[in-house]
Amino acid sequence: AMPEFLGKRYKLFSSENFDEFMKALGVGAVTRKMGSSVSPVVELTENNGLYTLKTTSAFKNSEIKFKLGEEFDEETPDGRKVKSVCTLDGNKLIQLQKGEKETTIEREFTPTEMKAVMKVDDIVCTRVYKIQE
Ligand code: DKA
Repeated sequence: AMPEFLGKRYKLFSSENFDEFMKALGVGAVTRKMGSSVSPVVELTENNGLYTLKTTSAFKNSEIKFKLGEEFDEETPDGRKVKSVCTLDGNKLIQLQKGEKETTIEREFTPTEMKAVMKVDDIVCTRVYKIQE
């Protein structure tokens, strides 16, 4: 059966340490300010084993497409070029990004919210998104 979180839209509700996270990735002050000011909507869909993760905001729309466990090239919203691989563990999408630094983004989907825990160096950023009706 299809996991029920696929095709649901989750909008940013709270955010901790995002500025520190972006700083550690070398994101400049202007982009950090833009990044901090928006509440993106995140949606994960799947078709024949090809997953699409869409992130939409007034700052930037981004979309990554991947198969689980297969490395792909990604350009991050702030313009870094990284190699990414995503795996799914139950309701948790785990993304490992390798570039100048290694970053992990774990997104846990529930019927009411999605919680993203993003790590780089010793920094942990937590962002909670609420389901959109
Ligand atoms: C999100 O999905 C944010 C994703 C993190 C992007 C890394 C840095 C972006 C700088 C604007 O809510």
